[in-house]
Amino acid sequence: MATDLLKRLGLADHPRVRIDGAGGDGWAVTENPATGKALAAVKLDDTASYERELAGAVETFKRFRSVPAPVRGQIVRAIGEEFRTHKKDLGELVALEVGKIRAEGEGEIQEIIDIAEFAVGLSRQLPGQIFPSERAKHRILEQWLPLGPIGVISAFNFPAAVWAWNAALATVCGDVTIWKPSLLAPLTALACNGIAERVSTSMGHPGVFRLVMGLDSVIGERLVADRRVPLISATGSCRMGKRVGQVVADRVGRCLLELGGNNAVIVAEDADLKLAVPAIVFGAVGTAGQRCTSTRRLFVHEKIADDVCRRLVDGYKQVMGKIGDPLSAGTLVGPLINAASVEGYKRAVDEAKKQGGTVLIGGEAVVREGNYVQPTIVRATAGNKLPIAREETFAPILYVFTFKTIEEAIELQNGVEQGLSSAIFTNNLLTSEAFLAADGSGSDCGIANVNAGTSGAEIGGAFGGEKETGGGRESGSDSWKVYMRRQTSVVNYSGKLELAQGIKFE
Ligand code: UN1
Repeated sequence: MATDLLKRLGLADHPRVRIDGAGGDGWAVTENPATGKALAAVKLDDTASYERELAGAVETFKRFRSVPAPVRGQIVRAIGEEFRTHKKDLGELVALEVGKIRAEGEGEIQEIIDIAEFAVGLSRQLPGQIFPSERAKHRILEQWLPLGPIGVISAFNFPAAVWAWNAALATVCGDVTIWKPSLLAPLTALACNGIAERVSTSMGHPGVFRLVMGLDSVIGERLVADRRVPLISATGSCRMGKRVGQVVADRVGRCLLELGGNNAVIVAEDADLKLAVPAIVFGAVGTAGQRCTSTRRLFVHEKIADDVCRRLVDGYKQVMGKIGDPLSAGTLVGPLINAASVEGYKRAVDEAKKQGGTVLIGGEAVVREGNYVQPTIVRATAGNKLPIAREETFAPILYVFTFKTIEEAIELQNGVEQGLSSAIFTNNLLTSEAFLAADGSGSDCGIANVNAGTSGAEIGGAFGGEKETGGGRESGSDSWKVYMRRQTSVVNYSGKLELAQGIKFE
């Protein structure tokens, strides 16, 4: 079945792929997390092939920046169409390689189609501004120019969409994309980059979409330190992002960091639990808790805490019977990405118990082939203290706390190092406004939702977070600006030279 899929996607006889999974020097083996078995082996880059890609990217950029933006938009439009055609197969490949259920695998490809549409519209905008000059018959203009070859470092959990958020915008902005994907999902990268590059080449623009695959120590470090790459957009752990940030700062480059989250939902006393409970279950259990936006902490008003916990446990009981092969109909929870993640899950559950937490449901690895664990709810009992909840464990563990006042709930939710996504469930205007307060005293996260969960952001808004999440913004709104450079111009049409600030220099 996997071989047929790889054939349909042109990966079976790809020069960089061995479908017998035979590894060896310079090859990485990619596994199916549902079985732990090899899917294929993929050829890695070495320093010589890296050099060729980078030199090629610099040359391509010099040509590509002169292609008018609306024409660049047409390339992205055609790429989006191609992803539409292959949505089912690509969704299945994502499911096979990283263990997402089929619906979520296809959802990820839908994000590519959505950002392509957004980028096409943007290709006829990229708006600059005009400001009044203090001098007569002068004009101040601001325009946005292509930036250069950009580096995109992506994580296993969104092995396709996050590249596309960057690549679609970078392309309409006139940049060339150099993608370093996670070695846990190289087939998805080969397939997606291959589609984009094929379409672009068929429209007369080869080399706009480039891939460099390899170990962080060989390829990652080189890309991040490379002065030919003015922007590094990196998604992954806070540890990885801090390293990227330091190296890029050292060469005074530009970074877009989208790092870890430790996302919370607040359930106010008046919340509509028919909305809140399923949103929490999806946020905590979806993608087996491996989204940056997964719900990891829950703050419930003390008066309704027992009721909410009961309802959540009921919801989780239904989910427990639906853990299994991500590609089987009816599965809701697939495996974790690898055995190390299962160990991380076990460590966190053990730690939570030691710290006085009560496991309400779950708490065990699932004994079967593959990297499966039970979705787990831990309730903090000893005075709301549960230090393990400050850490982002990439697994379906939800920690539950209680609060008395909305101010206390906001303080608790803000009291961690990460600041990606947050949500409140309430029908009370004053409560939701406290959460979104215009003076910044509400949620300190990049995303703050009302009556909608922490995960599953649409591409139209800017995506990213504060504090150790890194401060970067991707996809919608004005995130495109990071892929361009700004130029301010004074144009004098007075026929006389007049200095600013009234200076006379005669
Ligand atoms: C991520 O986990 O890095 O908002 C991205 C969401 C998805 C993207 C998550 N649209 O959950």
